[in-house]
Order: sequence, then structure tokens, then C-alpha cells
Amino acid sequence: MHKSILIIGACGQIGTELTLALRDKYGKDSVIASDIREGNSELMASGPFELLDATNYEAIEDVVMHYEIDEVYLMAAMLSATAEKFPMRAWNLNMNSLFNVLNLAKEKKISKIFWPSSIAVFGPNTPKINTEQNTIMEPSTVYGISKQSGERWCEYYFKKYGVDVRSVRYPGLISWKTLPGGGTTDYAVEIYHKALSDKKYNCFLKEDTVLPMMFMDDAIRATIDIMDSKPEQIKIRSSYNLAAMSFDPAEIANSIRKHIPEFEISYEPDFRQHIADSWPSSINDADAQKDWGWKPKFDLDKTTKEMLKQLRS
Ligand code: AKB
Repeated sequence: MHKSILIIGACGQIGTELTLALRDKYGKDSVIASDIREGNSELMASGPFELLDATNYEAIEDVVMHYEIDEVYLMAAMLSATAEKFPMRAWNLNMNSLFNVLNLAKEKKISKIFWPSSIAVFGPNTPKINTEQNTIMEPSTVYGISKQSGERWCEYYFKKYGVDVRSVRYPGLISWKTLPGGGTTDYAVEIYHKALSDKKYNCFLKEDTVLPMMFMDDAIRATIDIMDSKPEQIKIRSSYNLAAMSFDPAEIANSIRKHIPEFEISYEPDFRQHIADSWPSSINDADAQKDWGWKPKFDLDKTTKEMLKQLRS
């Protein structure tokens, strides 16, 4: 069946790879990339692109009507570290963009939505190890508050208006094509770039800060799999816990040393330490495994091998 897909926030860390993967799967003209700014040359050359502000309902509606869009992936958001600096801007972007697509679906102008949540929905009072799907959720960051509120609204729109919205709580994502921007888990990408360019890295988190992480290929596969699942398989309409691996900065440094023995890491924690300390160390994703067959493929050493290989070439 032919379908038309719109990706909002297509030029960011996830959006870039998601756009390319969906174009591979459905053909380039079926996937419309959009963002507030242009993306890298690979993305821009890969198919249609629209400049689009995720907070502008009419502009999104125009694009949806013009391309007869069926599905929207809303990847535009302000991440945890930047959101602490600009709380109101983060709230406006993260919430208004979500309401825009939820309302388009409520008005039957689109039929399916993907919206990413995050481990940031959990907070300092949440049990840290093997964090359950349903547990104490008292996020203490602006970003986390916006993601938790977003989850509540997604479930509300599903129950009240039958909106087919699907979501996962991404852990920190590690990728080589596009740099992340403004997150607390960004160190796990920067470290590979610095290992290759300088053979050393000054980490903004403490050496024993364990966080849940995932390689981008796994994250893209999870995103496409949950969207491809039958509606009755999606039993959770807020957002699914999703896990692959957990490690601290000292462990990722050791993994890098298997390839670059002289690599050195130092630690200079900043305000992001406080954010990281409020998040879980590991995640229980049994529901995603059971409901739609989720299974990760990349552990830390496999991720390191792939990151160094790709960044070297
Ligand atoms: C961030 O660090 O803000 C994001 C996230 C965990 O959602 N990568």
C-alpha cells in the first residue's frame, strides 16, 4: 500500500537517519523531510524537503494537505541540557509541536503519529536499576516534565479521540552521521570524535555515572518496528520503555582503549551531572519485547567498533 510520510525535525540526530531509513523502505518521494533549517548534504540530496516550523499549525497543515500525508514522525524537540537554559522556549516547542500533530490526527487529516519520549520522564525518586515501565515518575528537568506531560496527552488523545499515536522512551543515542545537540547523554558521541582527533576527552559527567544508551541503528529499527506493528499490538499508548545497554564514562573509555590504547579520559562534571543523577541507570523493556517483539542488536563493544570504523572513513 502506498503511504506518504512527513518527518518534522528531519535534520537532527535521529531525524537524519530516520529519514534515510524510511526513504530506503518506502521510496524517496514517499517521505517528506522537514525542519526549521536545512540538514546535511546527504539528507538534502536524498529526497523532498520543506522548511517547516514545528510550532506553526497552519504551516504543518499546508504541507500535510499538499503531499497528502498519512503518517507524521515528530522528531523536533529541545533536549535536556538546552532546555534547562531556556525553560519556556523548551516547553513551547516540545508541547506545541505535539499538540499540532495530535490535533491534525484528531481532525482525521493524518492517520498515524510517532512521537519520541525519553528516559528523562523518570526522576530522582524513581528506582534506578531495571526501571519498570510503570513506576514513580517525578521528572526534575524541564525536558523530562515536557516528555511526561506529552505521554499523558498521547494516551489521552488515543483514549478520547482514537488517535493512533505510538511512542518509545529513547535512552541516550549514539550515532556517527549527525551530532546530537543539547543533551546530557551527548558525551557518549563526543568521546568517539575526540578519541580519534585528540586521543583524549574531558568528560562533563563523573566516571561512575551509569546511564541507559543505545546505538542509532537499534533506535531506528525500534521506531520503524513500532510504527509497522498492528494497532492491537500497541498496548501502551503513553510510551514504551526501550533498552539496549548501560555503561558509565569509564567503561566507554575502556571500550575505546581496545582500539586506541593511548586514549585518555579526564572528568570535569558540570550542570549536566545533576540531570544525569536524576535518571535511571538501567531500563526494563519487557513490555516492548512482549508486545511488538523488540530486541536490541548492539552492545557497547559492537557500538564502539562501528563508531570508530564509520568515523575513520
Ligand atoms: C538527552 O540527553 O537529553 C537525550 C535524552 C536522554 O532524551 N539524549
